[in-house]
Amino acid sequence: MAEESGVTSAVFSTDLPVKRPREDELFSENNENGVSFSSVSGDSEDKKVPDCISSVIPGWFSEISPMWPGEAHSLKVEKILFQGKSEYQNVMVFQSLSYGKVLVLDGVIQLTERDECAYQEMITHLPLCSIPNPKKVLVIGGGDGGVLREVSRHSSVEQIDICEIDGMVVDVSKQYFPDVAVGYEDPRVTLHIGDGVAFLKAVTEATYDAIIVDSSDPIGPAQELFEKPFFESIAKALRPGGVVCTQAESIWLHMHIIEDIVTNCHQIFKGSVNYAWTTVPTYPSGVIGFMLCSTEGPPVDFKHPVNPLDANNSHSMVNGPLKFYNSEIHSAAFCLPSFAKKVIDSKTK
Ligand code: SPD
Repeated sequence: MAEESGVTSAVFSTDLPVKRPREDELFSENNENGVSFSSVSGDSEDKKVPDCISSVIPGWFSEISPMWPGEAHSLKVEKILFQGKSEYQNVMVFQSLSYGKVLVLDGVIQLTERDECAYQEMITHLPLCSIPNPKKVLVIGGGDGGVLREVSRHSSVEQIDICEIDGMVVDVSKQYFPDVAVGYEDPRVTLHIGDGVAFLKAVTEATYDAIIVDSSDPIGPAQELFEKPFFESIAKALRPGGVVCTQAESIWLHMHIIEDIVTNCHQIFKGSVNYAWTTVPTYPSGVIGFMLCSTEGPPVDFKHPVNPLDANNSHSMVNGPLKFYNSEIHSAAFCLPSFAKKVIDSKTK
């Protein structure tokens, strides 16, 4: 994958898809990445180092947003592969040094090749492994196709609808992230380009067994996906005992947003309401959470998965096994640090 785009790869002790360069390659004058080099005086070995190594800004992407004031995670850029402006947002893809290709919307990282598995597998399998035999699944957002790829692992699923607002995200993902967008190849998938809020309003009551909301942050096109009327539409579109899993931000940065989501969900969903989280190194604060709720009906105990994935993966569009999700991490994802548990419990009891 990395070799395709002319990026130096080297041995690194992980089976994750993107490999770090060894130090000798990073400092090689014959580096293939087009990065310029200069001598650093005072370096005892007079090593050549890239010009940008001592500065955080030139040659680096820094993720700056009012949603995480006072901090900005940075990744070293090897090459900008795509830059465009859709009707809704700025879209960028770059090749990073250490996380593979990166998809950025309005300056915010949506996925990297190296750690996307942690997010896509958890947001998908936490809900789908919590109910027996899910058949009809709706994905709102998720235009990169990674959630579709994960839903496609479930052999019980007969119908997968996806409503993504921005066709450019779909096209760019198919071009630059084929291992993620592979989910679109599943014949059970129907893609709707449009507004998820309007789509859900038009859905017949009790249609879906599971709805997954793979949104960006609540500034920009995804804002309404965090508001109460949207959750009410989700509840209507789910069958009794159906489940929803929505992207629900970081316990370190966004407790105020999480409090509002939990409060709304507690009022709307008469089954269970739970918050789970996972680690994603390239998301702000390194973690991200999920709101998991069920409608009134057959009870759902999200903490104890009842629907393990097929051992033989026969219905998967991806080659190879899960990289992150397993039954143990499923249950562990609902264990919260005390500060977050206190706030969330206070809104659900
Ligand atoms: N802060 C960024 C959160 C992005 C969540 N959605 C990512 C989409 C990946 N399918």
